[in-house]
Amino acid sequence: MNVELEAARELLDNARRIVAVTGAGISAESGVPTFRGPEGVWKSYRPEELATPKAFGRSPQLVWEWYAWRRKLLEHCSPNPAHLALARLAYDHLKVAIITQNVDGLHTRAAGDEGGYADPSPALPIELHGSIARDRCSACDSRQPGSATIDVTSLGTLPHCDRCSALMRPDVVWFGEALDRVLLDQAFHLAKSADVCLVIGTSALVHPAALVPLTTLDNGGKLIEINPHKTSLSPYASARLSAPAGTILSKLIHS
Ligand code: BJW
Ligand code: ZN
Repeated sequence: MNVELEAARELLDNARRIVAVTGAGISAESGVPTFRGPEGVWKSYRPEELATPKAFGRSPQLVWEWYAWRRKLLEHCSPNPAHLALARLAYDHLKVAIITQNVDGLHTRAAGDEGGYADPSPALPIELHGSIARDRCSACDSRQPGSATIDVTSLGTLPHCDRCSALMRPDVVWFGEALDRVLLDQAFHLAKSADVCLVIGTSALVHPAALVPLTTLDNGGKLIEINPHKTSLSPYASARLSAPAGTILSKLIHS
């Protein structure tokens, strides 16, 4: 591990541009369950069953119940040392960008007050899969802050749009839906020009996000992977830190 840690440090020290691509594993130590794997239990649902437009069409109440439950859980979660260490890295070095698949808002919180930074902070992430904290109208796309208290007893009690009265949904990207084109282009552009991509806490199974680290690699950059379990990216990593992100990132970035 020490050899890998030293190798990772050297890569970071010598890099001019760095991107960090994060997934659910970076929030595991904050108490947010991951989607897949042994620790991956979202109230015993698989994301493919609930994070789809089809599931929402079939049962908006069930899908809203899942999201309300997750919003409530997040009220008790805070950024952990991994979010804070990354925010510090991005704040200190303007050539560092954070690209996350997470919708939990913990990177954003670490980049603001909770990390001790003023707004607007350079440590703000690109949130590829949206934000669980916002609602979006299923008809007119109008957005508004979401609540954790959702009455799921009937269709009528679910949140509705102030502008057009249609049903609201969480402002996240479900399977089969396109990611925001501008954010995706930004992510690929940053990955292309990065010397190092830090891939943290993702199973790298979900596309197109999984292609972002490969873009760095295809353009001559190196990968550092932080994950207690191997992924399809592991064979390409120049350094692999097989440890929880909170423990290892603070060692990698602070000292
Ligand atoms: C730790 C740790 C610790 C634990 N420290 N690590 C190409 C090939 C195959 C399929 C496709 C393809 N292109 C598109 C697809 C289809 C699909 C897809 O990828 N399917 C695959 C599952 C096969 N992709 C899509 O549908 C995407 N849309 C799309 O492509 O649209 C095309 C289109 C174009 C134009 C018009 C219309 C359409 C959309 C994908 C959206 C994904 N959404 C979700 C839900 C978001 C909302 C919500 O949260 O409710 O995003 S699914 C879920 O998976 C969530 C996550 O962001 C995403 C990734 O998961 P992640 O972060 O990797 O978590 P886990 O749980 O998988 O892994 C955790 C890891 O952490 C593990 O490795 C652990 O070991 C590790 N770990 N503790 C460090 N302490
Ligand atoms: Zn509307």
